[in-house]
Formats: sequence, C-alpha cells, structure tokens
Amino acid sequence: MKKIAIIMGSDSDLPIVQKAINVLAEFGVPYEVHVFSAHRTPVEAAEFTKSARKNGFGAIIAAAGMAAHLAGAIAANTTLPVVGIPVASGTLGGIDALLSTVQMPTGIPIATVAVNGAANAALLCLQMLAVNDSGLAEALDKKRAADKAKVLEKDAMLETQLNK
Ligand code: RP5
Repeated sequence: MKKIAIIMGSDSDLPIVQKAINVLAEFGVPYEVHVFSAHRTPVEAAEFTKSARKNGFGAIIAAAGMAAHLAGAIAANTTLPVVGIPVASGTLGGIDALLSTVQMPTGIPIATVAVNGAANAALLCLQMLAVNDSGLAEALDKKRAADKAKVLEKDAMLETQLNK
C-alpha cells in the first residue's frame, strides 16, 4: 500500500496535524510525519518531496500557518496529489494561511481543506488511495455509515428531550 506523507511547517502545528495522524492510524494506512518549512528548511522540504514518489508515497499532506507557502512549495516539486491544511496560527485566525494555500497558479494544484481541517485532509488522501484499493474503499464506506448512525442517534436523543 502507498504511504501518506504528513509535513508540517513547525512542530507548533502538531496539535492540529494530530487529527490527520489519528485518522490514518484508524484506517491502518502507513504514514510518515515530518517538520519541514518552506522558509526555514526549503532545501530539505524540496529534497523530501522530489523523492517522495520513488520512496513509496501516494499523497502528501502539507500543514502550515501564517504565510503558508509549504503546500505550494511541495506541489512545485512533485506531481503526487498534495492536500493543504491552512493552520490558524498567529494573529489573523487562519485567513492568511487559507489564502496562501488555496490561491495556487494554474498548473500547480493543491486540494485545500478547511482551516485546521486536518481530519478531512487525511480522509481525502484515503479516498485517493481507495481509487485502486477496494478494501480501503469498503472501510471508508463503513466509516460514512457509522458517522451517519451517530447523527441519527443524536437526532433521536434531541427529539425526546426537545420535542414535547
Ligand atoms: C508556519 O509558521 C508554521 O507552519 C506555523 O503554523 C507558523 C508559526 O511557526 P512557529 O513560529 O510556531 O514555529 O511556518
């Protein structure tokens, strides 16, 4: 099975990134987590990315806050799918990272999830890998069904509490 790389711009992003790690662990998909910065360690970020396909990765998650160029810098060096997580850090609440991550020039795409949307970043990568993996597709279907059941259960609980 292909691995998923999770790269964050700083270890201060880890509390958000942890939600992506948890999802990948739940599905038993192999992953590697790294701290590489587009600004502080640009050479290391590029070296990792350029060899990611030959090293068995199928998708890359890139999480960064503030002037968040990490996902773009990674996407510039690979044609593996890159999923960007804009992280709310600093003083602007994540709008800075959102715009820096989402507004990519034609030819270098990034799939950008919500600000701090790390769980969805992992789920999207799993859905990409599931295109060629029926077992993984089945596991994703089961999770959707379980999530649906939880919502219906909450609806039923609220109905008994609120609807008199
Ligand atoms: C970004 O700057 C990182 O992704 C982080 O969200 C933000 C702040 O980094 P630290 O100053 O906490 O290392 O590059």
